[in-house]
Amino acid sequence: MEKVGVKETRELLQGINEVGVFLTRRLKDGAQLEDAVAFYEALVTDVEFKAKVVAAYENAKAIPEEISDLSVAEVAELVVAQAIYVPQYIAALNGGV
Ligand SMILES: [Ca+2]
Ligand SMILES: [Ca+2]
Repeated sequence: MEKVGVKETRELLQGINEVGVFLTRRLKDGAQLEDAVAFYEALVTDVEFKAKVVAAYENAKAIPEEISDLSVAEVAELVVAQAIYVPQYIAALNGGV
């Protein structure tokens, strides 16, 4: 029987991807101090970005239980949640800052 969903796992996945896309866009020309500043600024000024980063680690302790309770439908949900970031990574690699 299903006991728990994948809310926390999905949020962690999203948070990692949000940061991942950001870093991909910033660091493809190498790491500079301004990249750290830009990350800080994004956390301060971009409410949506910050909310996703905060959600990623809030209640993260529930993730092991969610993982041990994964159903096929939940795995599919997580795969879809990951897949939607692929175009963003590609855009981050190809686009300007
Ligand atoms: Ca479950
Ligand atoms: Ca969470």
